[in-house]
Amino acid sequence: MDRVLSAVKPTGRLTLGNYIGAIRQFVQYQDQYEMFIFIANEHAITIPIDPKELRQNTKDLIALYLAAGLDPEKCTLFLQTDVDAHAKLGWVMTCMSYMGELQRMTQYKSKTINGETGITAGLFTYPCLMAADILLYDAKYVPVGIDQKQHVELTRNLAERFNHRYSDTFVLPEPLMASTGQKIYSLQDPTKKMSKSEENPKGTIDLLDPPAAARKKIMSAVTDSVGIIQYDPENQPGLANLLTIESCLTNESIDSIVERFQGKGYGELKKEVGQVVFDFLTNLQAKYKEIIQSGKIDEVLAQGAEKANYIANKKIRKVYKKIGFTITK
Ligand code: LTN
Repeated sequence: MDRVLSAVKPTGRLTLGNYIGAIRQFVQYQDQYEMFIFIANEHAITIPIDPKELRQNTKDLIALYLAAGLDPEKCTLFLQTDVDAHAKLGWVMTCMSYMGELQRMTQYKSKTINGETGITAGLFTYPCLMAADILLYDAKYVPVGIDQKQHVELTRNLAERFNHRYSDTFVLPEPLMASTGQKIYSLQDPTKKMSKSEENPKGTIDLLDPPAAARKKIMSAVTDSVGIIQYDPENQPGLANLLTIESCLTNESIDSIVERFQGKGYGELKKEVGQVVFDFLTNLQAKYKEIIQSGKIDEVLAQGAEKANYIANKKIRKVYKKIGFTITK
């Protein structure tokens, strides 16, 4: 089975957009691929974060991933800091990369262009750590959004450079782009992605929002003045977003939903989407609470760390030998 690796930074709360755009796919992938998913807590401190918040986010993420249907028997779930090899190979990858190629990373570039201050060296070199994250596990595919594609390209370059300089060691990973139609937009500005960092809380549905509050957000979602229910993302992006949300959560096709709503108003559609979101969150949060209270998280993480360490340690041992760090046989 091919390996797929993904990671999530515990820097904010998960949104409905994260669920539909990523987590839902992971649940399907776990039958098809050998999945590794970890909490990228080492990446979380590239920007200062309150320890309490970091701890809480980490727990919530694991619990929500499990609640969403990730099965620890099929998918290895772990914390990055539980596997020392990430930091070790991260340093090696930092030394494999050139200042110039890191300066070209769009995330870093946009921050400097915007004149942001307080950019840490960690933020600059984090693509090297991300490369290490991927290469340790011989991951063939890395599911990423468009913003992370460049980092997977860099990972390939660093892997190739290492393989060439020493000898064949790393698998070159490929980005696995999510198929279209699954990107969820802000409910208040449907031209922008629904994001955990969005300022307007009305635009974003948190997976831990009270279901009734989430329903209200759907009811007050921005639409348009066309007045016809049809799927036209270009001219009716708000409406298209609501149709996508309902379709993804119920598996009913968008065409079928549109057909049912012929001649009806936006208010009626919003009511139905609101109910679908309400039911989805109620169910997810019940599972989340059960997981938090059960103590299952510690167990899952211990088991995940053991499996991840086994694979990652084998790789780092090889790397240390090839580089010349290890002087015994
Ligand atoms: N950089 C990613 C998180 C991340 C990641 C990874 C994703 C860290 N390491 C390895 C895929 C594979 C982000 O900011 N979302």
